[in-house]
Amino acid sequence: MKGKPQVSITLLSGGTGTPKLLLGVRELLDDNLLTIIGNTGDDDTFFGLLVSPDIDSLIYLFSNQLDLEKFWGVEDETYNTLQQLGMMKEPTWFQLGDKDLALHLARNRLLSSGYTLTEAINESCTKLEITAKIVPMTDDPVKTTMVNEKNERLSFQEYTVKFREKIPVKAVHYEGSEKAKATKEAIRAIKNANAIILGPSNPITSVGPMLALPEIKNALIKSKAKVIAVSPLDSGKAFSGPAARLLKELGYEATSLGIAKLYKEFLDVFVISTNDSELRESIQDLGIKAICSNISLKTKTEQINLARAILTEIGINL
Ligand code: FO1
Repeated sequence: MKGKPQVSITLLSGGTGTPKLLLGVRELLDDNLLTIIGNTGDDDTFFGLLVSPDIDSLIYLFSNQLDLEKFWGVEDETYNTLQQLGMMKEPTWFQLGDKDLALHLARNRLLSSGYTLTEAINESCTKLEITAKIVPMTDDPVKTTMVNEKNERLSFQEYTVKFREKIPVKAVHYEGSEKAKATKEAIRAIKNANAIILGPSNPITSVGPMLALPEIKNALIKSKAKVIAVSPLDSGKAFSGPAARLLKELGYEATSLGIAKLYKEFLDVFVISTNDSELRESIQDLGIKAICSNISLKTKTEQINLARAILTEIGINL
């Protein structure tokens, strides 16, 4: 039997799009060949505990615990602690599950005893026997904030969860990104990769905070490895979340071409929907190879097929 190939792949992940692609990638490559750089712009503190949703989803995915309906949190979750907090008139708009709390409590213990975020994540991964490397984009605080029509800044979680993405957004800031240093693990993962994949994550709220770190963006620009991205939009509509609306509100084209323009400094290949084939030429004019494919990731078959198409394009012999 042909074994799984030996390569080193780095993915940039945020939100729920890239984890769906990762389910397909895992069927074709061993976890230990993967390094995933996670967005931490969504991170927030609840009841004194740091919650890092994008990193946590990766931890749950690679420990086979992810809730595959929501693509965040733990499967078969219960909310007894949250209910109790509600009885005590504490805010409960951010649904922290009982099982999920265990990860936050463990991380809090590590961070309080002086671990960096990278070290704390690494420790949780080791304990959960995860062999993929999950690394945060930075150990420093970077906070994605959304400016509403009254010029007030909302945290990403307030915008997403409390206000259900219903608020018009005038601007998005990645607070702290000017001073934050990328982790050396993230930079090393970009430098040493045989190929780099940007999954179909929201370019503003999931990929944007990572690219806002100059060291990450420069490493991608300098990388000799092929950089391949998957569009999160099909016919100008996002598969999930507010990507299309946010792009429009911020003055970008809410199409795969618009996203290609955002990534053009470092992108080699862009996988777009077959429904967007009319954009192919304009994307190629940017110096990016455009491939049309079914980019829906609803079913396991679609996840594996898209992962296979990407890995084949990268030149991995499957
Ligand atoms: N998303 C929601 O829509 N409602 C929630 O109550 C909620 C709680 C939550 C708890 C832990 C966690 O890791 C993620 C959680 N999310 C929730 C998802 C999350 O906030 C966003 O989907 C991600 O930040 C997207 O990047």
